[in-house]
Amino acid sequence: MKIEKVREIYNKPLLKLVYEAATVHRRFHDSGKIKISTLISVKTGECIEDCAYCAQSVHYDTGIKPQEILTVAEVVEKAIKAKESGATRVCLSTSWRNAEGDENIENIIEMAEGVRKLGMDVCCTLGMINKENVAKLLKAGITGYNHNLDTSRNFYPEIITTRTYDDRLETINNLIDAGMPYCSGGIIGMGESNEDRISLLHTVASQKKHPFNFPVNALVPVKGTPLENQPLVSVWEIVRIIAAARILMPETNISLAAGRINMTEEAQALCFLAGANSVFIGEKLLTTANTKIEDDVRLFEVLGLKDRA
Ligand code: SAM
Ligand code: DTB
Ligand code: SF4
Repeated sequence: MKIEKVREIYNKPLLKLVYEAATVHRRFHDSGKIKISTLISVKTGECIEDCAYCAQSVHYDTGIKPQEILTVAEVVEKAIKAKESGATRVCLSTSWRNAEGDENIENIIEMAEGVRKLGMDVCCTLGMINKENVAKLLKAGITGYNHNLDTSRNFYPEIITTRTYDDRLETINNLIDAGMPYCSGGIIGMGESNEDRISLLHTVASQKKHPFNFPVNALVPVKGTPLENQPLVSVWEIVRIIAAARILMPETNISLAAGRINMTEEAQALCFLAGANSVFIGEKLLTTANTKIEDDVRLFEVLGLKDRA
C-alpha cells in the first residue's frame, strides 16, 4: 500500500471519514458488539526501557510503587473480579524489556491456565519475544500478544532510545511467523505530527498480516515522565485515527485503549461509531486510573453495545 493512499484517507473531511468508516465497520463486524477486556499488571515498574510516556520506566521518578511478579492466585483473584465487572478477556502485562527465561514463561503460562479456567480469553504483553517463546505461549492457549509500534519510525527515537523501531518490528515478525494473533497500535498526543500518525498507520497496515487488534491510546500524561506536560490530545484526532484504521484494516478490531478517562461519553460514542470495538474496563489500566466500571456498564447499555465474548 502506498503512503499517499493512507494520507488521502486520513485527511478526508472528518464526518465523511466517520461515515465511510462506519460503513466499513458494519460490513465486517457486528456493530452492536465490543470486546471488553481487563489489564492485569502482573509485574509493575522498574523497567529498564526509557519510553518517555511510561510510568513504569526506571529512568523517571513517577512515584509508582514497583511490584515484583504476582502469584498465580493473585492473578486469578483479579481475573474473577474483572469477570464480575463484565470482562471476557484478560491481558497480562509485565514491565519487562523482553520475555525470556524458562521460569518467567512458565509463570505466565500458569497464570494463563488459571485465568482460562474461568472461561476467559488470555492475551499478554511481555515486551520483545523470540519465536520459540511465542510458540510456547500459543501452545498454552494464549490467544493474542500485544506489542505496539507506538508511533512513526521518524518520531520513535524522540520517545524511546533503549530499543529501535526495527527491534519492535522483529518481534511483530516473530509473532506473525509463529502464528500468534498480534495486537499492535500506537499512542497519540506525544507531540507527533499528522504525518507521524499517517506513517504509523501505513507501517501497521503494510505488515504481511494485519494485527487482530489495533489499540489507539491517547497519551495519559504521567507526572515525572518527559511527557508530563503534554496537552491532552483533541478528541477529533482520536476519532480520525480510529476511522482511518477501520478503513485501512477492515477486519482488525480497534481498541479505544488508554485515555478514555479524559473523554466525554459522547466522544467515546463517536469513536465506537467510527469503528472502535474493544475497550479496557476496570479501576485501573496498568498504573493509571480508568473510567468507573459502573459508568462504563451504563454507557454500553445506553449505546446498545454488548460484549463480543
Ligand atoms: N512492557 C511491554 C511493552 O512495552 O511492550 C508491555 C506493557 S506497555 C505499558 C504497553 C503499552 O502501553 C505501550 O506500548 C504503550 O503504547 C501503552 N502506554 C504505556 N503508558 C502509556 C501512557 N501513559 N499513555 C498511553 N499509553 C500508554
Ligand atoms: C495498549 O495498547 N494499551 C494498554 C495495553 N495495550 C497494554 C496499556 C495502557 C497503559 C496506560 C498507562 C498505564 O496505566 O500505565
Ligand atoms: Fe517498559 Fe513497556 Fe513501559 Fe516501555 S512501555 S518503559 S517497555 S513497561
